[in-house]
Order: sequence, then structure tokens, then C-alpha cells
Amino acid sequence: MGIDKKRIVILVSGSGSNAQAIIDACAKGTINGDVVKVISNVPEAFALERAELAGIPAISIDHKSFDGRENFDLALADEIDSVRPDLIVLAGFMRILSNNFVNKYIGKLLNIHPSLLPKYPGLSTHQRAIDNMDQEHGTSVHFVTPELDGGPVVLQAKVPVFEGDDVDELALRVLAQEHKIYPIVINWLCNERISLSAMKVLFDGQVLPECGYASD
Ligand code: NHR
Ligand code: GAR
Repeated sequence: MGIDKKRIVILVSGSGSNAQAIIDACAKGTINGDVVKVISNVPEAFALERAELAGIPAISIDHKSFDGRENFDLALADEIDSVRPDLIVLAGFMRILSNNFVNKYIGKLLNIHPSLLPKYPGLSTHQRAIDNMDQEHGTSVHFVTPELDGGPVVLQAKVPVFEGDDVDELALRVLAQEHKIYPIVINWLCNERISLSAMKVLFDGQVLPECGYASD
């Protein structure tokens, strides 16, 4: 009964702990999907080893060997299309994607970003939270749109920032939450409970507020 399993491609650049959480959730059945491929733009990313250990096809497409973003994105799209995914999830993926790429897959593309968006789009989010003496920080899962880290948020998780925290401590606290909330949102998309409509998130047909579900 219910909805057929969805085919998931994960895009990574680094350690891949979020990719691991997604792979594990698919294996346990808490995500109604299968990871059919892991693609890295960084050939030495540990995420590729994690995929191979789980028996999932893993490849790298080194952005440095392409002339321009558009050509890298075209090669990436070819690899993605070869496995006919239903959704594509960015998990620590560190390359900005061109408008053409994003528009091709819009509604099927999710990202997890390590801040409470709309605070701190872009890079070095943990350092910025510490420098500004924020008392709370966190992570956001959002649909990817052409505007960098500007797509509508589906779900956020907050963490406290303690006095004397360094970037590594804060990043680990955020990662622990990411491993919980990303599989939840991916499962919602697999089960067709969320969708992107006119740059807003619909959850069971209802428009979500700007900062997503379960925010206060
Ligand atoms: N692409 C689009 N169009 N829209 C988004 O919302 C995207 C995106 C690509 C990646 C992830 C994002 C994040 O969660 C993401 C969201 C990389 C950079 C970046 O500046 C910024 C944001 C994100 C990912 N990358 C540099 C670049 O020139 C390279 C940095 C590096 O290699 O260390 O691409 O934070
Ligand atoms: C995660 O915290 C993710 O939110 C962040 O990088 C980490 C990747 O960890 N993403 C970005 O900064 C995107 N620019 P992981 O490789 O262990 O999943």
C-alpha cells in the first residue's frame, strides 16, 4: 500500500555525515526511498567511501576540470539524468548551481544549510553566529531555487550557542540536529506531503510560514 519508493541522488563535497544519515534512513525504511547514486565534485571526499561501503554507486565529477560553471552543471545533469531520480538532495555540497540547472529540477531539489535562514546565507555560518554572539543557531532544510540559500524553508532545528564555543563544537552540535531533520524532510518529499508551489512550501496542501514547519 501507499506510495512507491522514490529514487534519490545525493550531491556531496565532503565528509558525508548527512549522506550517511540519509543512506541509513533508507536502509531502515524511515525514508520511503532508495539512494541510487552519490555524486561528489571533490574526488577525495569521504562521502564517496561511505557510499561504496553501503553498496551505492558513487562517482566524482571534478569541477576543476571544467571550463566554467555551466559546463560542470551540464555534466552533472547528465550523470543525474542517467539514473532517473525523483529527488536530488544537496548534503554538504559546496558548489553554487546555475539557474538553468536549478530550474531544470526545481521542486525536486533540497538543501540543508547550517544556519537559521534567512540569517547567514552563504559560507562560514558558524563563525558568523559566534562573532555576533548569537545565543541560538541551527540548521534549515529548504527547497533549492536560483537564489542562493533563498529558497523556502521546510523545517529548522535550533541549537544553543554556549560561551566559549569554538566553530568545531558548534558545527558538531548543528550536525547532530541535521542528521535528525534532513531524513524527516526527505521522507515528506518521498511521500508527496510537501511540494514547492509559487516559491512557497505546501505541507499536506497548506502553505507553510516563512521559517517552515515546527518553528516558533
Ligand atoms: N545553488 C543554488 N542555485 N541555490 C542554492 O540555494 C544553493 C546552490 C548550491 C549550493 C548549498 C549552499 C549552502 O548550504 C547550495 C545552495 C556553496 C556556496 C559557495 O559559495 C554557497 C552556498 C552553498 C554552497 N560555494 C563556492 C562557489 O564558488 C565554493 C566554495 C568552496 O568550494 O569552498 O561555488 O551553504
Ligand atoms: C553540514 O553542516 C551542512 O549543513 C553544511 O556542511 C556540512 C556538511 O557535513 N553545508 C554547507 O555548508 C553547504 N555550503 P557532512 O559532509 O558531514 O554532511
